[in-house]
Order: sequence, then structure tokens, then C-alpha cells
Amino acid sequence: MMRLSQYFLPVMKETPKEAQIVSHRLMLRAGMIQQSSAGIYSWLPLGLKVMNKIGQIVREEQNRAGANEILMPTIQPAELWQESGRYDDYGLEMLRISDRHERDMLYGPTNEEQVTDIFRSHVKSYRALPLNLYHIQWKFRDEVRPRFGIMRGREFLMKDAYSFAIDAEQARSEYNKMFVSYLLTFQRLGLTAIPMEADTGPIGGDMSHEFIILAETGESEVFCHKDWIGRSLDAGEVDYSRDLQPIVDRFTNLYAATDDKHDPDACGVAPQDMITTRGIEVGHIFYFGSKYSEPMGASVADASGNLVPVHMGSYGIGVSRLVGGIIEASHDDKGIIWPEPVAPFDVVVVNLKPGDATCDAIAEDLYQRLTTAGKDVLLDDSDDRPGAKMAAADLIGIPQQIIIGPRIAAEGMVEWKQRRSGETSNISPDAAMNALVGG
Ligand code: 5CA
Repeated sequence: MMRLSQYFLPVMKETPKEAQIVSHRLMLRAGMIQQSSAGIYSWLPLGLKVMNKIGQIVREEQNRAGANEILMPTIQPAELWQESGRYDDYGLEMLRISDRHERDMLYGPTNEEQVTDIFRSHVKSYRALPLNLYHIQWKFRDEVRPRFGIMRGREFLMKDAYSFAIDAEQARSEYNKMFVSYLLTFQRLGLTAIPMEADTGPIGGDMSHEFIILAETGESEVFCHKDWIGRSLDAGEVDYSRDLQPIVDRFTNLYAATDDKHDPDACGVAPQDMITTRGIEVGHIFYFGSKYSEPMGASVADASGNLVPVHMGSYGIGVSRLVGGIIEASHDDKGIIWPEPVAPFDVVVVNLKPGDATCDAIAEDLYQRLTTAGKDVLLDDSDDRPGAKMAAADLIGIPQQIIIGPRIAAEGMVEWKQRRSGETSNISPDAAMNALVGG
């Protein structure tokens, strides 16, 4: 619950010139973020609230899949990366720093080494496996071309999970758990994210999928079968204690590929069935066996007592990128349209004429009643012009609006507007309670 008069929501009327894509423009206009330097942003209350909601959904689905939440530092010692051999390989994308004792440190671009160090300190037997550790933490990558606001930032929030398994078969089953949990996570966020076979880049390994949402402004060109549209997985069908391979097969049998993997001759999809568009990578999962465990000595005793390096995988979700990705997938010419699960508020009550006794009474009453009924409500009690207030309500994309102007208030009515459909109707405050809360 929040009163706009007490909320820091620096909405902009003009379209910012520096923003090339719609999500960046809308995030700036809706007062969600502010640039600090290239690719580095402050998160303002509205932006932070949405990002936290996304983070919480990601967390719930990771926990459901059996992963353990931890929190590793942003600053890591260079030694760990020298052990794995990546200190030199990672190149200019890694921000290297030294502390007052001139020890080499770095701002983590990812955490394979750090988590392998935690693992090897504690786990000595196959009995503790499989194990999956994850965190939601800031990363820094000194991208050559940071752009599109928080979509390709230098500092960004990532969920990264790391699985440890005794052999390739157990590793595959860990991979499958994350694969399926990603399908459910993105679905809860109101997105269709399509898993596509992918290159592994600096993370390495030989099995990998990118999860991509379709959007014209995406950075990668993608090709997928038209039957992908509207596909979903029923959460009730997922039991993490069982073999998930049939579900994974179902979601990998239908063709989808990024341009670096696409082969028009071998894809087996008729041209009229193929969608060619662009996409945003919101998640990426990897299986890389013993790439880190071997050089770093992360071995455990197997059932016959032999020491074997563990099989690892890592699984990323771009939590801050998703804020922009969701806007790319859900907006109109008036502004953002938040899917309900990530909306910063459930309802905005717009009092068009604060100071008018009737408007004030109805607005305050609905604000209290909706809040008591468990809704997160923003009350626009500001002194702006009515037109500006209605435009701001559309811009910030809260799913339900209750608009209270002096004319209809005098008749004891309010206007109920649904942001997505644009449908409006004049109803009594009691009917509004019914419509928004039910019962
Ligand atoms: N260690 C692995 C998995 S945990 C890893 O780092 N994978 S990644 O490089 O593919 O990144 C995971 C996700 O972070 C990507 O899918 C993307 O959604 C997000 N991401 C990567 N780079 C950026 C960036 N510069 N700005 C915003 N999000 C990014």
C-alpha cells in the first residue's frame, strides 16, 4: 500500500532520446531506473519492486526443484580463477581490481570457481550428491557494447545455480530439473521462453540450452516452429523426484534454434511452419562435466571408494534483464502492461480531484478496503492534472485502475478500467470491490 504523494516515482513526460528500444524508454519514463554510468543503473522504487517480484518467483521455483539458496560475494580472489585456468582466458570482460595489499581480486562475472571452492571444502562423498547451490547476486561484465538499458548492462542481477553429480547420468538428471524449472519459472512470469540449443562460450561444456523469449528487438535472430506459440507445461505434471526426460524431450523435439545453430536444410520444418524473428536470452543452462572440478580438485569418493571429480552444470537467469524482457513482451503505445504476478501493485486508485470531499471519501474508503482485502494498492492522491494522472496510470502498467472523478463520484460511482484490454465501466464502489477481490 502506498500513497503517490509519498512515493518516489519520477515519471517523465518526454521520450528520452538515448533509449533505442521500447523497454528502455518505458523504464526511464516510468521512473524505474536511472543510469549511473554506461551499463550501470540505480533501481528506483517501482523498478526495484518489479525486480524483487521476479527474483522471488525465480527463488520459489529453484527451491521447488530442490536447489539450496546461498549468497556468494561479488568480489572474488584471483587465485580461484588461476586454479581453473580462466583468469587469463576471460579477457577484458572481467573487471580486475587489487586491494590495499595489492592482492589481485575481481568483480565476479559468474561463480563457477567460487562455488566449486565451497563444494570441495565440505563434500567428500557421493552420498551427499546430487547437490545444487544457487544464489541471486550482482555480476559485472565489462561488455564492449552495453546497450538497451538494463538488457545488456555491465552490472546486472543474475540467478546462478550450480549442480554437482557423481556421474554423467546423475548430472543429466540435475540438468533436466533445471530445464523443467525454467519452463515453469518463465511461464509464471507470463512469458513463453523457448529452449534452444546453444553455444557455450566462456562457460564451456558440451550441452547447453538458451531460453529465449520472442521479441523483435531481441539481440539474436531465431527460427522456431510455429507450434511453439502458446505452448505450456502444466505445473501439476511436474514431479521432481521422477525422471523428467520425457518432459525435456517434449520441449526439445519441436524445432527452435538461434542463427548460429540454425541449418535451413537440416531443420525439417516447412517454410510455412517456420517463424523467423528475434529473441531475448533470459536464461542459459550448461553441462560441462569436470571442466572446473578436475583442475580445482573437487573430487568425492564414489560407491567403491575411488576419488572421482564431480560432474557439474551451471544455470543462469537474467533477473534484471527480465524486467526489460517482460516489458518488450507486454506493452502498448500508452505504456507498460504488467502481467499480474510481477505487477508492482495490483490496483491503482486514481483520485482525479484531491480536495473534493466526495472524491476523497470514495478514494480513501476503496484504498483501505482493497488493502484490507489483501490487495497491494497505489493511491494517486497527487495534485497533477487529471489527464496527466490517467496517462501516468497507463504508463506504469498496473493491471487494474479505479478512477474517481467529481462527476461520477457525485452519482456514487467510480470508473473501473482494466489496463490490458482497455475496457472501462462505471460501477459502484461495492461492485468494484466485488470485481477486484471477488466474493
Ligand atoms: N555461469 C553461467 C550460468 S549460471 C552464466 O554466466 N551464464 S550466462 O553467461 O549465459 O548468463 C546467464 C544469464 O544472465 C543470461 O542468460 C542473461 O539472461 C543474463 N545476462 C548475461 N549477460 C548479461 C548482461 N550483460 N546484462 C544483463 N543480463 C545478462
